[in-house]
Amino acid sequence: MNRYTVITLFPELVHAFRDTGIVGRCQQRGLVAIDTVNPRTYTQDRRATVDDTPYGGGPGMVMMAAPLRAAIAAARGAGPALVIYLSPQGRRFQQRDVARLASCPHLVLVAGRYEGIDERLLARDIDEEWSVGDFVLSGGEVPAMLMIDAIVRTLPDALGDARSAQEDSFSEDLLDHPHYTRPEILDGEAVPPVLLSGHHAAIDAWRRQQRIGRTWQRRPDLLPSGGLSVTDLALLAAYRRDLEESSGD
Ligand code: 58G
Repeated sequence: MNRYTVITLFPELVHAFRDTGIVGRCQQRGLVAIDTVNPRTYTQDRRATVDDTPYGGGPGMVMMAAPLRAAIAAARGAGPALVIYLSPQGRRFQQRDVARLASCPHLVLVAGRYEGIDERLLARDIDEEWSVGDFVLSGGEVPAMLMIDAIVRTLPDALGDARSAQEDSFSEDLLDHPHYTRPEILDGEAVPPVLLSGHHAAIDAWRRQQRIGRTWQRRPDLLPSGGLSVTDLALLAAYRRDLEESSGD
């Protein structure tokens, strides 16, 4: 069973996530355990202070060092754990990073607040610093939950259908194909006829064509630098032909 411990001043935020959807079901089925440690419980003063002023002055506060360090130590527990801090200064988290993190039995994710944490904690108590994108958030909880979500859904038995994690966006570095459900005509728009044909080889080919075509249109940076295979090049050529037919004259 994989463990995820989030260090947070707002545990209720993480508990809602833990108890909901696929992640919630994985926790119920004993596939994962998600818990929180609140630095506030490791404060010593009557007011339970968790922030402190920055040396050098300036606006904003820094997370108080001692309660955070105690919380990390408690979260680690006795066994081995990988301690992660979420910040815009970290390495960009991508789908390709998920497999290694999924193989770690215990991740401790430190969700910062205020202006962040003391640099000496970063050096001594944190193993890896990750960013989920080039933007600044008010707390690390959403990035921590984002990482747990991306990891948990790849665990064997996490999804009802074993195939869906394999086939979705970014498997093979391609975007996903479009999806359709009932009704057959929605607001005058029909489902692509091939999907109603029952011809599974044709459906697979159409979906792969859509994945390659959409990746070429929206995220050309993802296409293999060594070029596409002959089959995929033909699918892309057909996609571009269909595009011209539908938009141009
Ligand atoms: C600026 C930078 C102010 C992760 C960091 C405060 C965490 C974005 C990401 C911080 C985060 C991301 C305190 C609040 C970290 C600390 C946290 N923002 N892009 N904010 O992954």
